[in-house]
Amino acid sequence: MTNLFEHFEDNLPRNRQGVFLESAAVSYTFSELMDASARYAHALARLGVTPGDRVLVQVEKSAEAVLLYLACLRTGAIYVPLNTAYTASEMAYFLDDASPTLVVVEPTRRFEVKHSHVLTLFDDDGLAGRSETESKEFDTATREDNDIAAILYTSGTTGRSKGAMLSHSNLSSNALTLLKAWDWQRERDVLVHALPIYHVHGLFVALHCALLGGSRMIFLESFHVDTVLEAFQRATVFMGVPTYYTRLLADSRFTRERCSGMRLFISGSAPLRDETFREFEKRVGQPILERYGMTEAGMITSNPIAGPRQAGAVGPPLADVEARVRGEDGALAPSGEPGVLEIRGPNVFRGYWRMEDKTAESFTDDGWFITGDVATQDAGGVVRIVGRDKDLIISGGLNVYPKEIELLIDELPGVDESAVIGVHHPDWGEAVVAIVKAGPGASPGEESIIEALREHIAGFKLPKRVAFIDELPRNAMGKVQKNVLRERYATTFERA
Ligand code: MLC
Ligand code: AMP
Repeated sequence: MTNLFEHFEDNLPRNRQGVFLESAAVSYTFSELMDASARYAHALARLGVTPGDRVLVQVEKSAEAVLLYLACLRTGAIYVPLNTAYTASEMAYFLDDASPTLVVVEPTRRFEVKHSHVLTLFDDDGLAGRSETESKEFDTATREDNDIAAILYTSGTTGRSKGAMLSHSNLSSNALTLLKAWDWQRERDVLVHALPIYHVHGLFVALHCALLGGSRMIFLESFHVDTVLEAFQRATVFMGVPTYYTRLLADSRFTRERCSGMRLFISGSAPLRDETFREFEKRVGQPILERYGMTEAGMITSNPIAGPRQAGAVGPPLADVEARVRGEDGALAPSGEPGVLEIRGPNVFRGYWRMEDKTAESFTDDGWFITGDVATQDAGGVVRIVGRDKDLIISGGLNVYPKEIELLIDELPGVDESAVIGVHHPDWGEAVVAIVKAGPGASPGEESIIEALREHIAGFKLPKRVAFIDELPRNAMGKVQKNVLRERYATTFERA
């Protein structure tokens, strides 16, 4: 059994008439989910989608988007989801790189996308309508372990996004491991799903646990404190990025009583601050379970479901994952000493799409994947993420690569050069700040820089602040000292 979809079928609950997905707009029982995904799969096949073809998808979160994902698995196609915030110019790169057979977008994008085969989900000739008359029986395509189920783009440090290829067995092994690690209560857990479904966290971790666990999922369009608080009264498990937890804690309605049925709150995708961990435990009476993962490997470590969860630690590696920390000299770092975290296991991806060199660079000679995160590991295997060996900002759980923004700012009139850094922010965790050196005689404004960037890049990547400087600090090699800038601007948002 290799197609991930067969695992879902195999783990259906005894009562298939039970609700799987409940959203404001619709609800689907498990039985309806199976039938509708077959109809969508027929519609894809009729559109010429065959095993191995890429289906590029940029749509808002909906039950039908889940059906499209499942239909891609069933046809053996490769699902390529994209953040809905990406602009048309960002989309153009993904279109070219993924060379998809079919593109599914929102109606507003339909005529912007230059591709011979563009559809929407809900228009008159959209996929939902096309699927209606199809059969509810579909022979799910046979796939080999290493066949690719999805490509998820992750930005590169040089500014070019890389497509991480995840195989059917990467995804199934990781999800099955998580069910055990988190003691998933088959057919009893109810998941509050508030995450977007174009990243590992919402698409794989949350959705796969619910599907394999035969669970009901309260499927929210996006994260809003009001709707999430309402859902907690009928649920048992929640997954979120740290920003979700700080926003919840800022609301006095978030109380222990309201969460009395909730057994598990999971955090990941960005560092959880110690103060959030402690405040949460005090308020809710249970500690958040923090885990660590990344696009290229799904989930890697997790704090224990039973036993102490430590603030600032992301737990030991999951059951079938190995982790090691290597210091600058290449030797294994002694317990508690920092170094770059390397991992190995069935969850580790199959490489970057059409980028063999980048793939080779990201593995050691003996086959370990180099995460680029700086970590310590104690004698019991517990990992702490203490820094990054990659120039990356994580804002509200979304990755922003400074290089991409710097290249665009440097092109703007009146700008000599720039450095983009992440600065602590009470809501976003880290916020993007651009430090700009103006050209001779020029005085570009903060607003004009932000507005000029807006047409090129997604809103979450825009600097929340632009500061001007006479000279960027450089070391003896001429390299901009971002650590000096981070220190200098550290309190930007605390002062605000
Ligand atoms: C939105 N905005 C952001 C932002 N999200 N700015 C910085 N960082 C973010 N994350 C900006 C928008 O561009 C817009 O700007 C303004 O905020 C309002 O947009 P919004 O969509 O209404 O915002 P909001 O609903 O508040 O969204 C914030 C959020 C969302 C935290 C709810 O970003 C979110 O759900 N993040 C989770 C991302 C996630 O799933 N990460 C997992 C990655 S997987 P303007 O200028 O237009 O007003 C991974 C691996 C792993 O990392 O280990 O899990
Ligand atoms: P992405 O490439 O979007 O999948 O983001 C992966 C990165 O998010 C990792 O390499 C880490 O830097 C970061 N990350 C994920 N989970 C955690 C966590 N619990 N603590 C600290 N950083 C995390």
